[in-house]
Amino acid sequence: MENNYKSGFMAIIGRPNVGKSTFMNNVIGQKIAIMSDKPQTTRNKIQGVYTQQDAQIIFIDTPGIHKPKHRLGDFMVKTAETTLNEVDAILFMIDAKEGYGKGDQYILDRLQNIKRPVFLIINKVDLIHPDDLFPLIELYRNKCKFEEIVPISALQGNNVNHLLDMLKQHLPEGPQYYPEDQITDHPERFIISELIREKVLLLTREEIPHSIAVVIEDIENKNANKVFIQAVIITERQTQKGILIGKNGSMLKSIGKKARKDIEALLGTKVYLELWVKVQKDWRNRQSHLRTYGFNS
Ligand code: GDP
Ligand code: K
Ligand code: MG
Repeated sequence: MENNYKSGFMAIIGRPNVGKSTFMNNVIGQKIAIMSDKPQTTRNKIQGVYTQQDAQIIFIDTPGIHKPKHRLGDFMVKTAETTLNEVDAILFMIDAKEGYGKGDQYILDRLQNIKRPVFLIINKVDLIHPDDLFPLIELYRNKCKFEEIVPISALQGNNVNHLLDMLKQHLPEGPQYYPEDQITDHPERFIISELIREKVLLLTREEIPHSIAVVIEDIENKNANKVFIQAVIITERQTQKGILIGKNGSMLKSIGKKARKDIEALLGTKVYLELWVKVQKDWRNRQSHLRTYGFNS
């Protein structure tokens, strides 16, 4: 029997905040990777499955490649590099407005050792004048041999369909790995914890984000239209716990309210969300804890 179905895995890499998660969410059409304006929002690799009649692309939104500062950072970089050697193609995304920077060069250096086709995706073209695009393309063309260079706006959707068509042409023949209604391979539990973490990033100051983890302790279906979720936000310091709880619990309330909305949309039911804050010193440097919190590849 002839099999013309095409499929493959593609990694999205790029320094923090270039728009990797926004792109994937746009493509998959549903919010599965959390987004924020803070770097290192995405820690685990998240797969988004884009399915068409004749093709399937599984996108892997990798944690931003950057120089590690502590063991969690080290873990993130390792995950990203392992991923790169296993995929069918790499989408290296840059921010058109930010242009070329040290962080991009760091990634370009790493790409030298990886024998995979690389597409350069110039994102956020909605933020620049068209005249500024050409010099940027020229600059990158001289730095690496790209399969294609494609300008897009992940936020507005410009040129995204064109990019997808192009990527489809580069897919090898292969099976449909996931059923068409499956958009991610991550358990709901993980997505829920990420949605909560996203609200923490959104609502708290800069000292908080890099040092928290969210653990879902319990999910219970109370009945057909209500789910009870118990989650703990883990912080490193007592002072952070204070910030997270806020005056009379106001901060935790706001985090919970926003997170609940998103979780209800995800699950399609009413949600009762119970949030706690716990201090666990130095959790980022303790390997065993990393495993508990799901940071294993
Ligand atoms: P990541 O760290 O690479 O995953 O970046 P995110 O997807 O979290 O996006 C970082 C920020 O850039 C968010 O505030 C996005 O709304 C914004 N962003 C992403 N793509 C675009 C785009 O095409 N145009 C504009 N103007 N903003 C974008
Ligand atoms: K981000
Ligand atoms: Mg991201």
